[in-house]
Amino acid sequence: MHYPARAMTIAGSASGGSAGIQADLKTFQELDVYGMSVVTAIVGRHPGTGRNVHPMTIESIEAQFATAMQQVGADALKTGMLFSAEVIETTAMLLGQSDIERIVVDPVMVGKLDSKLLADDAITALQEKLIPMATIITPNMPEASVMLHGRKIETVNDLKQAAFDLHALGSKYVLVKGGRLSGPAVDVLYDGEMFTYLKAPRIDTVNTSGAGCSYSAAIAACLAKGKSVEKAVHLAKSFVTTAITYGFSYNDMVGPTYHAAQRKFGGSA
Ligand code: PXL
Repeated sequence: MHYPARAMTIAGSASGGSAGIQADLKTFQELDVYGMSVVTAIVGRHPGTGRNVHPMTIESIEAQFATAMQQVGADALKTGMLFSAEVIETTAMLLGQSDIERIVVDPVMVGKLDSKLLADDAITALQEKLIPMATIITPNMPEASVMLHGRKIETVNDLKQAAFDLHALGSKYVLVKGGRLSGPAVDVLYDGEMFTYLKAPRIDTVNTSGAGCSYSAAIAACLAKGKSVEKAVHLAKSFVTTAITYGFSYNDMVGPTYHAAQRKFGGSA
C-alpha cells in the first residue's frame, strides 16, 4: 500500500485560483503530496463595497487545524497569508502544540495586484513568534526589505546580505528570492554557514500570479517527502520555473502560473 506524504497549508483563499490556498493545493497535488488546508481569510474584492480581505475567525482556524491533524496529520506545513497578529500568534501556538517539524514560513505581505495581505502591526508577531519556529523562510525582495527596516535590496549581493541578516531571526534556513532582479532570477539560500545560489533564466511573462505561493508550497511538498532542505529548494525552484514558463491568462489581467506544466512538459520534482 502506498501512502502519499502529507502537507498542510495555513493561508488565505485566493478565489481566482492562482495564489494562496488554491495554488498550494494544486502544487501539492502535482507533486503527489496529500494536501490539507486551514483558511485564514478569503481574498476577493466585493464589487460594491470594495472590501478585499474577509478574515476567518480564530475559532474556525483552530477548528480547521484540529480536524486536519486528527483526520490525517502532517509531514510538513507551510504558512502563507496570515494577515493579523492574532492569526500569527494562533498559528504559532498550534504549531508549538503539534509534532510538525518541517515548517516553511512564506512571509506574505502584499499581493501582485497590490492587495495588502499583512497588517502593519503583524510584522513584529511574525518575526518574534513564527519565524523562530521555521525550518525555512522564503521572503521575496520587498518582504526582505520590510523585515530589514526598509533597506534597499537590488543586487544579488544585497540578497546575500539580507539572507545573512534575516538568519538572525531564528529560522534554520533563509531563502531570499530574486524574482524582481533585472537579469536571471537568482535566489540565495543560507543555512547559517553556507550560501547556495539558485539560478533560473528570466522568463518574459507577466503571468506569475501565485509564483511565490507555489514555490513555498513545492518546498513544503518536497520536505514532506523527506528530502533535505537543499534538495527541496532545488526541486521547487525547477517546478516553479517550469510553471512560470507556461504561465497564461484568460484575459488581459495578470494570469496564473501553470501548475501542471512540469507533469505535462517535463521536469523532476
Ligand atoms: O501571491 C500572494 C498571495 C497570497 N495569498 C493570497 C493571495 C495572494 C495574492 O493575491 O490572494 C490569499
